Amino acid sequence: MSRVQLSSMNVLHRTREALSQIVGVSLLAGLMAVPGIKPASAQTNPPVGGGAATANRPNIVVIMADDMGFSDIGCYGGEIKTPNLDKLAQGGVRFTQFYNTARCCPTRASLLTGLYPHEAGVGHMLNREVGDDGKPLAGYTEGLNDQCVTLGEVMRSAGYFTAMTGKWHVGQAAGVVPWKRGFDRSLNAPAGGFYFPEGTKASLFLNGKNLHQTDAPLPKQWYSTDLWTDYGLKFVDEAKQAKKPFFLYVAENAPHFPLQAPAADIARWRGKYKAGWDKLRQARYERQIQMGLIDKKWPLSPRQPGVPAWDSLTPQQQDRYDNIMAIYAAVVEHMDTAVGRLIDGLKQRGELDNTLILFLSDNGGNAEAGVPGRLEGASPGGPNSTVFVGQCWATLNNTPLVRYKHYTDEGGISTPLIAHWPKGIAKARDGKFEKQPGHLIDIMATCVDLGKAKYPTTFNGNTIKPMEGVSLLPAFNGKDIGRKQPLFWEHEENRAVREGEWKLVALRGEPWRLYNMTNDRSEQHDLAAQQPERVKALAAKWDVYAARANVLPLGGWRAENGGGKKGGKKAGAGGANAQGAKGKTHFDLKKGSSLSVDESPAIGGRGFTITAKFNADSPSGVLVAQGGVARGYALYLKEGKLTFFVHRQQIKTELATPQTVTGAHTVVAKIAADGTMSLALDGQAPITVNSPGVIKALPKDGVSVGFDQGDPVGNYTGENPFSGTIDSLTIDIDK
Ligand SMILES: [Ca+2]
Ligand SMILES: [Ca+2]
Repeated sequence: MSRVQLSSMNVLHRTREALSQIVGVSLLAGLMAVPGIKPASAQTNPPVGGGAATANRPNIVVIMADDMGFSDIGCYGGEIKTPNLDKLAQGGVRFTQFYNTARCCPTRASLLTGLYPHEAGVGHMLNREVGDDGKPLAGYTEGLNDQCVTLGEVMRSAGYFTAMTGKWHVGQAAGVVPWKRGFDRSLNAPAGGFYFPEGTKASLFLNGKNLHQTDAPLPKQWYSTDLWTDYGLKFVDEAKQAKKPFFLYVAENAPHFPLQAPAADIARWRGKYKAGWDKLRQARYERQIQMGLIDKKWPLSPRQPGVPAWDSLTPQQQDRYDNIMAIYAAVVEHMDTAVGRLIDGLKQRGELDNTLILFLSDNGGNAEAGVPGRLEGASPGGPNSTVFVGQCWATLNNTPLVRYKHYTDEGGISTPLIAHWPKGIAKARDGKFEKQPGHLIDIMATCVDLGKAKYPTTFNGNTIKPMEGVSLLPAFNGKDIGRKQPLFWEHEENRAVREGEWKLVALRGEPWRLYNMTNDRSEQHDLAAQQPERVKALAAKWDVYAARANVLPLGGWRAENGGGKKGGKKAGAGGANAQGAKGKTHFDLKKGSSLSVDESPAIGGRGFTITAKFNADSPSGVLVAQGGVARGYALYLKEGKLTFFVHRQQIKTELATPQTVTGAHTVVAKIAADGTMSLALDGQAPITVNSPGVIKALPKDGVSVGFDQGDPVGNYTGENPFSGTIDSLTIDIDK
């Protein structure tokens, strides 16, 4: 069996059937290996402390959206109608500087454990990575490790009834499942990726039993967002029968791609986004200032590189983009409606006043699928259609902040946090903003505080790492939370540290930038050159964190199999001995082709020539790519320029046409054995650049045509799909 890569694109679009099979098989194997396994509720709770429920301990409900940006909901400046969340904000407190960890799996790991994600074993996605010595890297494993406890485990030990619904995504394929990690009740999807039962990835587990799409007791038709609320309330009823306070975690998969919603929801939004991202960003920004969420001295970040001006688009392009964002808005609005039903359900049961509800998102708006986004399927937004909001709208999603999911700039890690608890938050705080920075790690500390739980030092015989956060309870009422340590981030070598009003942040392979968050939340004025001592001091703290928290080796494991870093002598993708397609020097490919490493051109140490005939209808998109973040090449359009990019570990060379390239062309891109790169359009004389040689070893991602599979090679995010036609594409390796 080849490696199960849970990195977003691979799962959702290349291996979706394979994944659901693997998840099912491995789970079944796990169940069969433990005869007579019972639902979690029938297991005994390890005695960790706490005790019987008492009347003064509140219930806690954590609701987390998936891939929703900082400013999408109304009470954070969005134009999407979210009356229920807005009402929650009016009766509670909104945090202006709450942080997640920039990606689905690490955020869930951090939220559930109160640790930084690498400490819980989930520093990236759910792959078991190994170091140079072939030994597993503690920070990069296939699921939550045994040196952490989950909110479910801690709150159950304190006498709470624990339940979760929604997207789990912290290691189900490896046997890390809600019913074994502290949840008395669960209705969960292993990793999301669907909204309707018709979805090929639709897979649900009720208290550990795989229900497939519509097995009883599920209804015959459902929409995932509604199921999470319906089952959440069922579990609340069970908690009441058990006369226990409850901890409920609702892990929405909305609005993660593939964006899907009932047609009537989409129809309500169609046409409303023809105002375009430029005007809508400005409108969100002005509302944010007016409501007091942001400071007017923070500039609105400029349109991000690669994003075209709305007015430069044709009416057809504008209509397509409107369709995409209408679907996204429908998904968010439907989630708000479902949250409203949950709140009403708590009220009807007499539980709302003494329930702390927290609402947040797991990462910033998502630019995967690049500038065009994606709008595919017979009925976009329906079951089994593929819709990605894309980079342009992600910039709107994160107004006024920069960058996106994956990045540790503010647009990647900032989320709304609404805290609502009538009995515990003073009435005078209703509708107020709380400006102290908070982080996912604080939610464990808050739950321990409110639940009078004991955070354990050992659990099931394992030593447990100390929790990293501080209780947010004082902040709910406007008091200092007394944080002693800076906040830290690392994801895909993007990194950051925040201490007080200062933030140091860097992109992969780039130097630190320094920002003052009081004056410049939108990160427009880098002060690193002016304050080298502060940079040095904060960077040193980050280094200590990285060394103690399983972050290191920094991205080394993401390098290439040629150096043996993938550890693998495994067959297929990622194998240290992978050589590419043996003896084959000519490759005839078409748009959509995606070859495994073993099927790909063996370019290690050799020159090669790409010839492509294409018709471009958009200023960006990948014609062909082979490789990932450390090594490889890509031929793509960027801001209309045709670009040939070659990456040899730290050395990157880019050769781009001076002119904008649109319409039908033939291109020959070539790298010679001496490193000379050339690019010739339509048989004209080539432009050339000298570079330091060919790519020395086979890159870790195979060739893909019309997009970049796996990690991106070039200067773009995500798969960066090419939206025009590619009539032919050949690769010839030098003899
Ligand atoms: Ca996410
Ligand atoms: Ca790639």
